Amino acid sequence: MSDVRVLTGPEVAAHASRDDCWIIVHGKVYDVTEFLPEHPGGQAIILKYAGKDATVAYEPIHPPDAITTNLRPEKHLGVIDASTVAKVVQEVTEEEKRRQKFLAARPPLDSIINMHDFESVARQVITEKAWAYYSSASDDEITIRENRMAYQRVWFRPRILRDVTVVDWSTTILGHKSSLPVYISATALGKLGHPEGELCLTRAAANHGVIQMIATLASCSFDEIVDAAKPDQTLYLQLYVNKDREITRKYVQHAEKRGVKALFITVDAPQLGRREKDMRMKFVGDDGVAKVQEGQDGVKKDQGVARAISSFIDPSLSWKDIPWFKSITKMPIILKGIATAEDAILAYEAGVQGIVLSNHGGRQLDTARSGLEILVEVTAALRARGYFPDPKFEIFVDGGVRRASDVLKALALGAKAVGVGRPFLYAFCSYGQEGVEKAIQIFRDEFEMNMRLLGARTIDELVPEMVDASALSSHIVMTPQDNLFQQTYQPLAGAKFNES
Ligand code: PPY
Repeated sequence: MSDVRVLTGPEVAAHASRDDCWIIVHGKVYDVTEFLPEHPGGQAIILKYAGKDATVAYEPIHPPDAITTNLRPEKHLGVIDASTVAKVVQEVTEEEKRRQKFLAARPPLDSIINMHDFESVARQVITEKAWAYYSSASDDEITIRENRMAYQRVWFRPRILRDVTVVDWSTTILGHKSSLPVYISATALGKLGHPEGELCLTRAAANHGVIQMIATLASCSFDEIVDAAKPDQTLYLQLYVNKDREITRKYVQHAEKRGVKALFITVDAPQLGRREKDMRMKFVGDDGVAKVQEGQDGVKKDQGVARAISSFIDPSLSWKDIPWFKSITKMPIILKGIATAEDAILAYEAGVQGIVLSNHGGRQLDTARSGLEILVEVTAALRARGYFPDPKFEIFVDGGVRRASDVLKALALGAKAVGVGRPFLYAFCSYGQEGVEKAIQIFRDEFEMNMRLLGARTIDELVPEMVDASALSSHIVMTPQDNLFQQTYQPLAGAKFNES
């Protein structure tokens, strides 16, 4: 049995250079010298903590097992004697004081009545950096706004006198029971917004029979999330495909072994979109100056949280890889990020079990169309080839969903279920697990009312005749202003002048 080496603060502090760099994370000491050039987030951020405790910076971005997975065991030097380390006194900035004030004065959860409310609370109670990362979308943010508008170009054609005493909005998604025709879509870096991160989603989903899609870039580790789930709880996995396919193979097979029920491969992010709100939140060095660093991939490391950690994603991913995925897993495969009928047909012919019509929450190609609009084109094209409807090929939509009425429109037009990302994220940023439970409850209330008013007693009774989507692909029609959305939507702002 080997004794664990106990190191002192001064010993660690002696290794504080680019050529000899130790850091402390969660009470353990690591030699990261050789890892510096490989760090997806760039070297500067690690060097800022060279010889010191990096836990505060590490925690919100990385799952706890990130070090064990990426750093060879001989680089794990030992544990730190906490009494020998000067406490890191975090300067409480004006921004942090403001945030704490808002956090303490949050509206009571009872007063939250719709998804927009969570967003407006989250905007005040999370850090500026977290808000910038979560809320940002690409370029001019046309698509993120269009995602909302598209739902408002579809109008209902309700049926009456159908005895709607009992209405049931439960369904199955890829053969698994779901209490809502909604699943929790993957969103990354949950701990930026709440100390418990994605576990808030898992626990709430467990209590309400809702399915969660785990993000590859969740802040909680995959195993922590699965461990927090109930034994019979359905979890799916969102996958960013690594340039090192061995890493991806192990990850997927581990997920399958741990009981994950479906693999959603993200196919719309060979490179990450330029999210300008996020980019304006630069990584800043000790001197207060943003460090611009070019990674091996040519992506500048000052370009916001997301771009800084995206270099592992494989842009060479292609249709030719689909058979390989099928060879490494028996989980159903769903391609997340299909944006045209042409690719929907290719996906069907490639033998995958489903597609998500999505523009990645408006975060990838700006002015890409909304999932809802794509849905109409896709179902028509698949139907023309005899590929739709097919119970073995499910179509999902995500982006911009804030109301059960949005979901009902997508379902009427042929979607099996709808992915909801940011609203659940904002719910836990604002109120933790309870917030997510409340969001689910709000969806339930809205489903009940809207299904009654629409004259649909079950999900099967939602048919295309219940909606008028004739204006959907016209991008110039007038719709009433969506006031709640407009209030929480933060307009893009130009470059900032130096203060002082
Ligand atoms: C996104 O931000 O849209 C993501 O999908 C997650 C992410 C986060 C950081 C790097 C790459 C992708």
